Amino acid sequence: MTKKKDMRPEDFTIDTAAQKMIIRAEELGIGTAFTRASDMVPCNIGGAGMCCKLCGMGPCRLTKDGQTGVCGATIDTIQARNFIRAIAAGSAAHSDHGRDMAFTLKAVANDEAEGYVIRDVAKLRTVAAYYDIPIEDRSPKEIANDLADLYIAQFGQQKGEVALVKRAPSKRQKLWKETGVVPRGVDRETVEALHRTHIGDDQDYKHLMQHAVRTALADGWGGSLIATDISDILFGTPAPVLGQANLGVLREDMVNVVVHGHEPTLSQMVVAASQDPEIIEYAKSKGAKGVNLSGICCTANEILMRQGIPAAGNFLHQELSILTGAVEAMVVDVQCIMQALVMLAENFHTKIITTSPKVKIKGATHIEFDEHRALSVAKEILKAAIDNYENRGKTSIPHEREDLIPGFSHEYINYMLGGSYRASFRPLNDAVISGRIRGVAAIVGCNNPRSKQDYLHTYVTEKLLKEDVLVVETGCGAIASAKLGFLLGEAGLNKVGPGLKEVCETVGIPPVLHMGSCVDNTRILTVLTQIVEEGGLGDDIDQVPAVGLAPEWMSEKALSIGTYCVASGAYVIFGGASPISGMPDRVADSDEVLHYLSEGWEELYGGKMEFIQDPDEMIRLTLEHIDKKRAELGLPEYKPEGFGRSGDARMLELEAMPVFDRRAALYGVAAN
Ligand code: SF4
Ligand code: MSK
Repeated sequence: MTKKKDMRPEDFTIDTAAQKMIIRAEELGIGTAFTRASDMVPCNIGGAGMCCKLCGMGPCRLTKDGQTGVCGATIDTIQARNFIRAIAAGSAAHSDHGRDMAFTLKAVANDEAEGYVIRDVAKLRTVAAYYDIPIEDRSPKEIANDLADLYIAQFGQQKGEVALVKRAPSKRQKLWKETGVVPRGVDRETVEALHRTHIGDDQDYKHLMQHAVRTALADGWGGSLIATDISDILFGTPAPVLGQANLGVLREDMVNVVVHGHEPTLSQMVVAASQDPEIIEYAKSKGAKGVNLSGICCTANEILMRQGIPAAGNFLHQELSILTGAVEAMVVDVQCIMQALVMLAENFHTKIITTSPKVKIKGATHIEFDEHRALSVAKEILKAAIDNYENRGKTSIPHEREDLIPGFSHEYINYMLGGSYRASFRPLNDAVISGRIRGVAAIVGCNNPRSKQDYLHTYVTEKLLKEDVLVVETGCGAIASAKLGFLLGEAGLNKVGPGLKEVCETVGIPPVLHMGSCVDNTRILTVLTQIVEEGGLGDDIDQVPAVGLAPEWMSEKALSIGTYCVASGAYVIFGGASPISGMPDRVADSDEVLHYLSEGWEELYGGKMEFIQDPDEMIRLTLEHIDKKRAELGLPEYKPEGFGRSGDARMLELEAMPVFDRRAALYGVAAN
C-alpha cells in the first residue's frame, strides 16, 4: 500500500460523524489511527507472510525464488507457521474470555459473586442437558455449579474431545474425527500450536494447517461457545430491543462513560451501577443529570443487545469518541483497545481506566475488576468518572445517531418464526427452499483503517439484501450497519429484494439480524446447525446456501473465526490482502499455502477461505456460491420476479387506492 498524504475525511470513512471528528483531530493537531495508517507504509514482505522471526538466526525474509531461511525453512513452512500463530493468538483471546465467564459462573453458583444472578434459567437447563448434567429437581445454582465445572475442565483437558463439539451436526463431527481435527482441550491446542512453530519443529505446511484447524475449532466449538452460553445464562439470552448507535448518543448534560473491550462481566455490572439511585444522586451532586453509558466494539454489542444501552461506535470510533471532549471515562477490559487512547486522552479530561488483571496501559488509571466484588468495583469506576465531570472543557458531539433493533439470538430466531406455540426453523428453511430467501450471508468482523471505515461492510450488505440474501451480523460489522440504519426493522425493507421483503414483512423482522459480539459468531454456527437439523437443506453445514464475509477484518481473532467457520463447512471471504499472499512477481512458489486454504480445505471440509479485495467480486462470488449450493440441493433456480406480493404489501397498496378501485382490485367489480 502506498503512502497517502492528501487524504480527506471522506476517504477515511463513510460515517459523517467520524468525518467530523477526524476534522476536529486535524484542527487540534492530534493523530488518529486513520492518519497513522496513512503515514505508516505496511511492510510488503511481512504483510505477505514471507518473513520469519522465530529464532535468533533470523529474521529471514524470503523474497527470491527457491530461497530458504538460515535453518532451511521454505516459504510455505514460514507462511503456514505465521498463519497458525495468528490463529493460536485469536483462539487464545476468545477462549480466555470464555474461561473468565466460566469462573464467574462458578462464583455465582457458590454465592461468591456480588451483584450477579442467573438470569436465564431456561438456557441454563438447555445447555446443561446437552452434556447430560441432571436438571430435574435441582436448583439453578446446583446445575450452574456442575456446568461451570464441566466448562472449566474443557480448558485444561488433555485427552479425548472438547465436550461442546457434540453440538455440531453429526456428519460434521464424523468428518472432524476422520480428518483428525477434533480439539482435545482448549488450552492444549494453543500450546501445541506454539510448540509446533518453534524453530526446528513441524515443517510440513499441510500438517501445520491441520493443527491450525484444530486450534480454531477449540475456539468456535470451545472457548467462544462457552463465552456465549454463559453470557446468556448470567445476563439473559438476547431478544430484540430498541437501541441507538453512533457518537450522537453521547450527552452534553450527563456524565459520559464509554465501556470498551469484550467481556460482559464488567460492563453488565457498570450498567447496573449506573442505574443505582446512589450513583445518580452522586452525579447530580456534581451538576450532571445522571450517568450516560455507551459502548464501543464488542462490549457495545453485549450491552446493546441485552439492555438497549447505546453503542457509541465500532473499533475505529474509540479515539473519535474521546475527541468529542465529552467522555469522562473510557473503561476498558480486553482486546481491540488501542494504546493510542492514553496519549489522545491527555489532550482532554478523559480518564482511561483499565480493569483487567491481564491488561494495563502505561499512563492509564487501573481499577482492577474482581467478579467477587463486581458491583463495588463498578461503583468505584463510576464515581471516578463523575468526579471528572467538572474537568470537562469544550465539547463537540456530532448529532448523528441511528435507531436499531439488535438482539437476534438463535433462540429468538427460532421463537420469532413460530411463536412459543410452534417455535421452529421450518419457515426459514422453507423460505430458502422456495427461493424467497436466496441464501444467507454472515457479514462480520472488524474495522481496519487500511480500508475506508464501514464502506465495504455496508456496500456488500446493501447489494446482497437486494439479491434476497438474508444477512446476519456480529461485531463491528453489525455496528457499521446500525450506524447506517440497516437494522431498523420494517423501515429498512425498501432496501431489500422482493422475496426477502415478503419474509421480513410476514415475520416482522429487519433484513439484517444483529446477532451479537465477535465471540457470538458461535450463534451463527448454531443457526446453521439448526437449519441442517430442521431438514430440507442438506445434512451438513457445507450444503447450506450460506457464505461468511469479513470485509474489513484486522484482528487475529478474525482469522481464527474464519478458520473454524471453514472447518465447519462455510465459504469464508475476507476483504483485503491475505496475510500469506506471497508476492508472485518475486517468488513463484509463494502462493501454495494460499491455494491450500481455498482448494485444499474445500476438498477436506467443504468450506474454503479466500481473500478478495474488490467488493463487487465478493458479491459475485457470494451469489455464485449460494446458487451453486442451491443447484446441488436441487432447489428451484432463484427467480425474484415471482415474489413481492405478501399480504402486508398488498394491504398497503389497497389502502392507498380510492375505494372504488380497491373494490375492483379485490372483487373484480367494475368501478361505477
Ligand atoms: Fe530464519 Fe529459520 Fe530462524 Fe525462521 S526459524 S528466523 S527461517 S532461521
Ligand atoms: S471488537 S475483534 S474490532 S469485530 Fe470484537 Fe470489533 Fe474486530 Fe475487535
